[in-house]
Amino acid sequence: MPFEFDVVTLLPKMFDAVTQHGITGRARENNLYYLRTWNPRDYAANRYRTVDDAPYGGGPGMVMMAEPLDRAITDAKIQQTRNGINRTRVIYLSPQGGRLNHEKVLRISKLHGVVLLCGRYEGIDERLIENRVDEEISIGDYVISGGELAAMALIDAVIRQLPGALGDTQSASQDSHVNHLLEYPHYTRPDIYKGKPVPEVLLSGNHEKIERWRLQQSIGRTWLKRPDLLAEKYPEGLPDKEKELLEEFKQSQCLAITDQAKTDTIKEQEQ
Ligand code: 9D3
Repeated sequence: MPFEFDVVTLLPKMFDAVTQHGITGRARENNLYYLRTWNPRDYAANRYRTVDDAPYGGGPGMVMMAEPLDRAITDAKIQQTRNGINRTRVIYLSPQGGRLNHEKVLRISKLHGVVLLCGRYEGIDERLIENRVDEEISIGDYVISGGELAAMALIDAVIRQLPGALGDTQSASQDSHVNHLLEYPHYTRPDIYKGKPVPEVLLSGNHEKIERWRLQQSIGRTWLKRPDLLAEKYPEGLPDKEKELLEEFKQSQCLAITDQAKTDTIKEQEQ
């Protein structure tokens, strides 16, 4: 049974970006998921199809009215039930939500479907959130113009976890963040680009050495760029093998810096 995304949004066309391109486009063609949009405007009460109104208490901007959203959510849930989707939740993409991360993506991908509520304007009438929303999720501490892009980030991440969405060579379990480390660096042809060679070990054909080097790069780069991830993965400190790899990485970093300093000195002398 395909996973079902039911998206309540004033801007349904934005979701073509997910359904019509790339990995998520292919997954749609293969019926790994359904994505349906529900426009609150179609559930508005008056002939102007009004879905927003001024905030009680005053202040700038407009607030999305509860009733059109309520009816759209109800219809989305009825449709899910008809399709045999019972393990489902209503998620409101909101700056007030808990941050989206890999664990949340995994948890959502184990449901049968979700109703995703996208806000525009200043926000949604609080009573609708209290009555209908199971969970609020944010994608980070910065302002975007509405919930749609956040919903698409969530949808893309969830689709990657659905069985069959990724090819044989890719796999969700290989994704960085599954093992709490950053990825090793990637290189392709040419072997020298603007004077920079590809690391020698990658041309050696020695797969054991390559695998060791890549793990070392993963650990080293995580130590350099995201020490918080390393502390989370190894709260009691690094195991012996990883510690050795990291110490060796630090050494090689020093040499690389010295090396760069020498090159810089030579360049200066040439001028
Ligand atoms: C200028 C409006 N802001 C007042 C300080 C409040 C505000 C309202 C609506 C801020 C953002 C939005 C629209 N954003 C979302 O709906 C949203 C969001 C985000 O802005 N950042 C991170 N995750 C998300 S999820 C939904």
